[in-house]
Amino acid sequence: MRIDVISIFPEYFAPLDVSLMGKARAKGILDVRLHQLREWAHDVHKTVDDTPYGGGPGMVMKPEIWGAAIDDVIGEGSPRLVVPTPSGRPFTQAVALEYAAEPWLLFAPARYEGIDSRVMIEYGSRLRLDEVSIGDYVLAGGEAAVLVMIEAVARLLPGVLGNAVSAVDDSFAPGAMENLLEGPVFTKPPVWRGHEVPEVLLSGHHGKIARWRRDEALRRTLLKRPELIERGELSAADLKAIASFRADGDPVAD
Ligand code: 6GU
Repeated sequence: MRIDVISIFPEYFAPLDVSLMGKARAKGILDVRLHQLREWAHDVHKTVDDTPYGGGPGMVMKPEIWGAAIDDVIGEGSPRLVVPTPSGRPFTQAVALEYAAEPWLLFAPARYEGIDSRVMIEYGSRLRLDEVSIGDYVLAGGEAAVLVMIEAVARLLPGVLGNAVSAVDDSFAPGAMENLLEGPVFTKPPVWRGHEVPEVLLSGHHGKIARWRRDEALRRTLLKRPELIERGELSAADLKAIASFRADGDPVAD
């Protein structure tokens, strides 16, 4: 997959050399190309922003600079264009899966109060354009959001995760565990500072282990994210597990 990023802070993306994403790039699975937006600014100060029409605080990024940069980066091609903004649609695991199926993404993170809106009008008519938010809080710029999205997408690319099935039972991954948070995990030693690993996990009984994991996922989800649970998706065994959490006095949601 090719990913281009145009930013006034390309150095912000140094973490892409590390760990999983570093390895994906070294293997050629991920081809990330960083571009300094100021290279398309031709005045002596390399100005990329100006005051907003209508007044108000802050500065707005100039349309000509972004237009020239995007035109040069895309050439005759048509990547999916992603503009991070707190006023965008939520970036979710479903969106990450969609992006992971694309051959080419172009991220355009803004600083200041954002990019002149005519840039989104122009490229919204020429490319598939998404304005996306990574959550209900405000960052100083879109760069950190781009790092988040690239990491979420890169780990879904074939050959990136060491364990090929690791992504299958992610929280929020479509499938059997859809909409459930993952439950607790344990490794050796079997007793640490007096805390024991749940016995079922040492039993070697795969059916019981799968049921226990689902129960714990239900327990955690009811406690922390009850809005994720859809009544219609619960089996009889799930309902029985939930009833037993209540009987045990666990604080779970209705
Ligand atoms: Cl994508 N950008 C900025 N600047 N702030 C955000 C965001 C994006 N998502 C949440 N907050």
